[in-house]
Amino acid sequence: MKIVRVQDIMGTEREVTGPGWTSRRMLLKKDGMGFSFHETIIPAGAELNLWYKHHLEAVYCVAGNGTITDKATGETHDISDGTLYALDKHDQHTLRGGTEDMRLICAFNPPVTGREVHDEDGAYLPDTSED
Ligand code: 9YT
Repeated sequence: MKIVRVQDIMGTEREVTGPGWTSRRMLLKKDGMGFSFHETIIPAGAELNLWYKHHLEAVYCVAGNGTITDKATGETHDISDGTLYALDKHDQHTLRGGTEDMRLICAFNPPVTGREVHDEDGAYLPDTSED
């Protein structure tokens, strides 16, 4: 059994920041669960264009607010405490922070391996490492 406390991850290599996001990667590929598990903070007013071409992702909001726009349909959905979105089609999307910082709990399949940051398309590269 593993016990992971977010306060022990802050300031370590498992806390990764990019423009408009900070993420605490609580479980990575090397933790052997078959998915990675993250707490991600999207600051109020941030805007991110994301496209996880090589991963599926589920995201559950537990605090704050914002929106997600599905670029394929142009639809925008409100996000607040209790909302989950699942990118089951590798959906291209725009995530926007609202009036309060959003706190999101995210799971990736396949798992993120470590220090990934988004490329110019908003993707993470595929994992080519050996198991
Ligand atoms: C909201 C979202 O897409 N989070 C993804 C995880 C986070 N950006 C990370 O750990 O890289």
